[in-house]
Amino acid sequence: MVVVANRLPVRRVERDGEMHWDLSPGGLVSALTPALAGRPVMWIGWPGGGVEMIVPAQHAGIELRPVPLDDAEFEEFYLGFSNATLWPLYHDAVRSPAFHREWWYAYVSVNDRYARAVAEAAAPGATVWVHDYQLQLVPKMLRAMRPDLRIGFFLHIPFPPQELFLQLPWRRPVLEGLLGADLVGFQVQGAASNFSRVARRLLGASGTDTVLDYDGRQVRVGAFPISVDTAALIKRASDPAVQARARQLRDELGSPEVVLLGVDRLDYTKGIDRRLIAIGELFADGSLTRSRAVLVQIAVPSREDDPHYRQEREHLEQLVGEVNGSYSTVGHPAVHYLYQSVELDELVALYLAADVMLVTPLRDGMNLVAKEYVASRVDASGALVLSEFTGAAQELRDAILVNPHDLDGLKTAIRHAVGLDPNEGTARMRRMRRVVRRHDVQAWAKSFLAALHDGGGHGVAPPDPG
Ligand code: ADQ
Repeated sequence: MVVVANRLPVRRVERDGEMHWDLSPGGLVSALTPALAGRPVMWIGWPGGGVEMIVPAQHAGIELRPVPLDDAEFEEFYLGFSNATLWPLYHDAVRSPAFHREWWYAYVSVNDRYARAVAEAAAPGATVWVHDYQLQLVPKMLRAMRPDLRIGFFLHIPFPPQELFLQLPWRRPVLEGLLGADLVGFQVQGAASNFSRVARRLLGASGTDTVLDYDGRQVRVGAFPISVDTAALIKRASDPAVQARARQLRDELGSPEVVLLGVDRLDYTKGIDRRLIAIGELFADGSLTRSRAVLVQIAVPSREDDPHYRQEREHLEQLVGEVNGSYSTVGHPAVHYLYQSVELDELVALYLAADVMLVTPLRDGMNLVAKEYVASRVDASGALVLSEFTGAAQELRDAILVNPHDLDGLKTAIRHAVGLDPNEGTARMRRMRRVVRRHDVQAWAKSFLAALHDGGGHGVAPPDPG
C-alpha cells in the first residue's frame, strides 16, 4: 500500500532541547492505521522545508519517501497553482483564481516527480492511494508508467460545478489526470456528480455518476465523506484532567453564561469574518452582553507566505479589534482571539467548554471541526451552528444550519443556539453523535479501500442521519 499526499505524515518537534520527528497529529495516519490492519505502508510526500530537508527512512512503521521541492517550485506549484489557482476555483471562486502558465508548468513537473517516485517504489500490483488537489495529474501519469497498480484518488476539497471548472485553462489535462485512477472519491455526492458531468461533457466519457467509461476503461466515482477518530475524541473528552481543564477555561474566561467558540485554519473560505461581524452586531443590539457571553476564536496560522492570507489575517484582526474596542470591559474582552495552533487535549477542553460552536465556511469540502465538536460533547449538551456550504451539513442535519452570506440569518441562528431549550439541544446532539459514532474516520478509510479493491463497489452514501 502506498499513500501519496502533498505532505509526509511527520513533523519536526523540539523535546528536552533536542529535535525529534513525531507523527503529525490527527489526519490521515489515524484514519489509515486500523484500515490497513498491519499491512506495510509507504508514504510519499513533501517533507516541508527546502531541498536539504532530511527525513528518517521509516517512522512508526511507515516507510517515508520524501519528494523535495525547490524554492521556485514552492512558489509556483504550491503557493501558485495549488493555493492561488485551484484552491479558490474549487471553493466557489470566493476569491478570484489566478491563472499563470508558469504555475501550470511547475504543477505538471512536480506531479510528474511524484508519479516517478511512486513508480520506482511501489511493489508489483500494489494499491496506491493519491490524495488531494495538489496531485490531480498523478493517477494518469502513474498508470502510464505502472499499469499493474491499483490507483485510488480522493479529493478532500469540493469539486466545483462545471460553470466554474470550465474557467480552468488546463481543464482537460486535469480531468484526464483524475480519470487515470480506478476509483475517484469525493466528500459528497454533489461533487462526484459535478465531476462526472464535466467528464461527459468535455471528454466524451459515457456512463453514470457512479461509473464512467473512458479511454477503454471503467472509472468508478463516488462519495466517501471523511470523518474523525470518534473513539479517540470520546476518550480524551472523558478524561477527568481534560474536563477539569474545560472548567478552568470557563473560569479564566470570567465564568460567562455562554461561551461561543470558533476553531479554523486562518483561511478566507472559513467565513471567520462573517462570524465576527454577526457577533459584533449581536453585541450592538444587546442580544449578547459582555457579562453574559464571550467568543473564543482560535485561528491556526496557515499559508503565511501567501499575501492573500496575510491580508485576511489583518482583516480579521481589525474586526476583532473593533468588536473588542466597543464591547469589552477592562480585563474582560468580548472576543478572545488566538492566532496559534493548540494541542489536541487543549482543543478538546475548548470543545467541552463551549456552549455554542460556530462553523461558518463559505464553502468547505467536509469540515472536521464540526464533527470533532460533536464527538467531544460526551454529555450530549451544546449547540452547533453550521454552514449549509460544508460537506458536514449533509450529515449533521440536527445542527442549526445557516447561510453565512446572510448576516441576519446568521444572527438569528446564533440567537437560536444561545437560547436553545436544553431538552431540544440534547435531542439534537444525541442524533448528531449517533452519526459520528456510526461513521468515523476508520470506517471512511475502510469503505474507500474496499470500493477500490472490490471493483464492483460504487462508493458509499453518507450514513443515514436518523
Ligand atoms: P481543512 O481546510 O484544514 O481541511 P478542517 O476539516 O476543518 O479543514 O480540518 C482542520 C483540522 O485542523 C481539524 O482536525 C482541526 O482540529 C485542526 N485544527 C483547527 N484549528 C486548530 C488549532 N488552532 N490548533 C490545532 N488544530 C487545529 C481540508 C478540507 C476540509 C476537509 C479536510 C479533511 O478543506 O473540508 O474536511 O481537509 O478531508
